[in-house]
Amino acid sequence: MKIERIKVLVSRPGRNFVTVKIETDEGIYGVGDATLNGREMAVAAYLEEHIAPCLIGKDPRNIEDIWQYLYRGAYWRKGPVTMTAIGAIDMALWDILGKHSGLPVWQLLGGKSRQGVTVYVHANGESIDEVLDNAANYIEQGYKAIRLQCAIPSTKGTYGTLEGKKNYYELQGNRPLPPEQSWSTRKYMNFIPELFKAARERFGYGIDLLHDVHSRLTPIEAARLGKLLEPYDLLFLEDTVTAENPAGYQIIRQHTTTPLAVGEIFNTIWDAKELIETQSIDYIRTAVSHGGGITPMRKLSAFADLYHVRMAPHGAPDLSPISTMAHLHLNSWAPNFGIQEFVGFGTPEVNNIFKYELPLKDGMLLVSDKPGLGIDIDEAAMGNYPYVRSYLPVSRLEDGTLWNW
Ligand code: CS2
Ligand code: KDG
Ligand code: MG
Repeated sequence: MKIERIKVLVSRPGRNFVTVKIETDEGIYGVGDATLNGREMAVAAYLEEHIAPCLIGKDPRNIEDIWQYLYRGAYWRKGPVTMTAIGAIDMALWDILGKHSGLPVWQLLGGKSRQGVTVYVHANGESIDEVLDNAANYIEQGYKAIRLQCAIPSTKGTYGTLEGKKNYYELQGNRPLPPEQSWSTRKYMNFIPELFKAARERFGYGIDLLHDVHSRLTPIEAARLGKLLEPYDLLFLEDTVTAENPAGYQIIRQHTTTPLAVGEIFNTIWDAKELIETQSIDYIRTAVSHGGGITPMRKLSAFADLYHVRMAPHGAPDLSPISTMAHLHLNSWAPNFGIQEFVGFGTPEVNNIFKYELPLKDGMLLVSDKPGLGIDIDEAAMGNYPYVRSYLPVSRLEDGTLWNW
């Protein structure tokens, strides 16, 4: 079997997605997600100009060799653009191998370790009452774990809230330049424990609660927040601090028993190595797209397992349904799976392009039994949704200092 053609498809069904389609001489094709939010065209160019020409004529079943060829062979290693491009190719190759052998990817990985993939959903709102009403709605639908994010009183544009939009897929719609949001650590620290206190008063302790700090704190501030939240027993506290300096997590660790998660912007196992080896974190959030594909995710999972670290892949709306499906295969197999972030079943526009099924049972998503990843794309429909440049926001402190968004 030979790779005959690689298509790089950019479309915007409400938000931008970059999709790779690898076609073979046997008529089998595979798909991968190459979306890097706010930097989409850099990955598209990397794929078109620098990857596709090298792969024509290669046997798509040599997944490991192709991965090594694209990673080692480029000389320039790592980085989000490179690794997202490699990730999409790798996903598509696993999809092809599955279709070729008639097996779902979870079976190729070594079979299922569990019946379903437990997910956490997002309850957001402009006030504590609104967040908790949304959470109550999810609990009624059978979800077992909920991330709570609330607008911080008197700050402009709080991360994780919907800014008056109906759903996440609309958020990216109109950001021709990065919108600016403001941040105050004091206002945040005073407010967030109140949200979780109210949540435990209303729902008790039978449900898992989570929160994403989105890297806004320093290690000692994160340590304090972890302590303040201990009474409310979070499943994990995500991205308290940026992780370029992994030693910072030891400071947090020494002060709090609140479990910690990090890694959604990691691109390689190297980004996670020290955090895992020093047992500074409890969940690793690397995504199959931004982390270079199924091949390295499998290695990351095996490595993390040695240190009691569980897999909790990123699942925001800027990962396309192809990544969602790939995560379900990995999570169904990984012995050390923890939890999967899940933002819903897509919009009608998204589902005009991506064709997949996501059965949900008792707060768990069930993996597809179809050969490969179990997802197809409608290329003709993509033509109806042309790319529009759109950025993530930036964040500033109240005095104007640029901060982490
Ligand atoms: C989203 C982010 O719309 C987008 O670009 O990826 O804004 C993020 O997912 C939201 O803040 C919610 O977490
Ligand atoms: O593109 C950025 C988003 O993916 C990110 O803001 C979402 O932090 C996020 C999460 O945990 O879903
Ligand atoms: Mg996050």
